[in-house]
Amino acid sequence: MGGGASKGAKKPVQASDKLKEASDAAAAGKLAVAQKIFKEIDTNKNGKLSKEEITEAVKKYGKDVKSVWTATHITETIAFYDRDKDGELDEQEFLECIKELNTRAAVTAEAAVENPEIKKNKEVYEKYKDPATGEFLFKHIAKLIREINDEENLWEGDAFGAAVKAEHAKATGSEDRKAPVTLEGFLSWYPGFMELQVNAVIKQRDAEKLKREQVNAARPMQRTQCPMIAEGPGYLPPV
Ligand SMILES: [Ca+2]
Ligand SMILES: [Ca+2]
Repeated sequence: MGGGASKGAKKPVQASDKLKEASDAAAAGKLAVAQKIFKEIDTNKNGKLSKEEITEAVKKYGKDVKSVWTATHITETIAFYDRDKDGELDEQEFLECIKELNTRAAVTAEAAVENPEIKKNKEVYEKYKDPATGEFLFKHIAKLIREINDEENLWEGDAFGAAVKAEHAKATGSEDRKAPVTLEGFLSWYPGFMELQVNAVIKQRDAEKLKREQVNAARPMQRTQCPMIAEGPGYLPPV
C-alpha cells in the first residue's frame, strides 16, 4: 500500500506490527506468513481467534494499523466472516477477514484524500486530538461536544455527560472510557453525529420555536377580536 496514512508516516513500520504484516501477506497471497501470525495471536491456542484476542493483538502489535482497525470494524468484520457463527474466527475466517480489513484501510486512506467532506471531517479530528500525543480520547470528544453545546445548548445538566458517553461509545465501539477514538472510527461516527444529534435537533428546535412564535403572534389578535376581553369586565355587548 502507498503512504496513505500520512500522519506519523515518518515512523518506519515496526517489526512488531504483525497485524499489518499478516494483512498485507494475506492480501498478497503469502498465506504461510499470515498463518504463522494467526497462531501467535491465538493466545489460548484453541485454533480460533476471539474478539478479545484480536483486540489484544491490535493493541499489542497493531501500532501502525490502530487507526483503521477500530473496535467497531473489528466487531463488524468478525460478525461478517464468522461463517460458522461460533463467535470466533478460525484460520480460514481470519485470513478472509484481514484481507478485507486491508482493503478497507486502503479505501479509507484514498477516500480521505479525494473526498472533500472526509477531508473536512479529518481536519476536525486533527483540531481536537491531543497535539502532543496525537491521541483522540474521551476528553477530546467531550471538548468537541462541549463547544457545540456552548453555542447551541442542546444538552443540559446530566444530559450532556450522557451524550458524551454515548457518542464516545459510538465512535469507539466500546463502553470503555479509555478507548481511543481512531481516525477511521471518528470518520464513520462524526457525520452521523452532526446530522442526527446536532443539526436535526437544531432544526427541530427552530421549527418548534417558530411554531411557538406564530402561536404567540396569533394570541393578541384573538384578544382584540373578542370585545368582552378587549373592553374589560365592565363591557356589555350591544343588543
Ligand atoms: Ca483463541
Ligand atoms: Ca467462526
